[in-house]
Amino acid sequence: MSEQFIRFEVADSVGKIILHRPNVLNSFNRAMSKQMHEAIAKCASDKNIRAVFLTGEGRAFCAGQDLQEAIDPQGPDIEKIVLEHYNPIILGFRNMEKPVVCAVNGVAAGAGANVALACDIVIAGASAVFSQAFSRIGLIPDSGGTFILPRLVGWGRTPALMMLAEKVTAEQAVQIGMIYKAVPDDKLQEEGYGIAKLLATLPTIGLGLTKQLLNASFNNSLEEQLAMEAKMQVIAAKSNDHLEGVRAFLEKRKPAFKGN
Ligand code: T3D
Repeated sequence: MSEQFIRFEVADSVGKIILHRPNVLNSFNRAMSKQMHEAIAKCASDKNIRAVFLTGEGRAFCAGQDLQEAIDPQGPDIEKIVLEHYNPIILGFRNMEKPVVCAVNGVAAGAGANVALACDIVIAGASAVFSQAFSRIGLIPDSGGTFILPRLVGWGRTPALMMLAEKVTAEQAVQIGMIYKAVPDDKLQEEGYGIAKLLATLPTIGLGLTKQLLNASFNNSLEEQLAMEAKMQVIAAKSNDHLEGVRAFLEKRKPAFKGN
């Protein structure tokens, strides 16, 4: 059996994905990205999975592309790497109609930073740092960075972060709106998994529709977005979880959402 660079398990209706090449700071080689695609596909298609939790093994979250592989003449060419390794990961997370929580447990550099930022809720350990490291090695930011980062932190900050490739601490990342929350390192896994576990008990259809609306939001006019909200609200209103939410409210009890 080939080596497993992604550890994947399902518990509490959460699909847990752990990047697992700690000796090279969980940088992605081809095998690891393929295993990541498989884990994402499983999370998207399995109805028993209602939220996803992503983190890294060891002292780093992910140092981006495995640079040994990138310069190996026998290895995949750079276009293949971008198109076949990273783009499906970013699209997989953004298009998945379930919430994805990322717990950044150390440095997140290059594509590693942008994979994290493609998740819905990103929290980081206090010692984590984010770096758009691409410019340091003469590359351009990929993995959706030029799309997602300006939407998170605005036009004023993005060029500096990308061109200077400075390290942004977890606390700074919160201050500039890049991530949701910074927590003590020793609480990161518990907090991150706790958020994913909580999301897995909420109305999954409604959360998926909310995500679709947010994906579309920056590209739509107000009129288009209002029309899309109306359409999506009809779908949400037909879900069993909506009925359960209203019944629970009227009966003054806690709702038991089933994700359908
Ligand atoms: O083809 C393409 O490249 C297209 C795709 C591009 C997407 C990208 O992601 S481009 C950006 C690639 N990533 C980087 O440029 C980051 C490279 N890494 C670093 O700058 C530093 O390692 C960190 C700032 C992330 C962490 O520094 P530090 O001092 O904490 O750790 P270290 O000593 O540099 O790394 C520890 C080990 O991991 C070390 O190996 P060793 O000496 O113990 O045998 C180092 O070589 C290895 N490592 C770290 N990052 C990578 C890596 N090995 C392969 N690829 C890496 N990206």
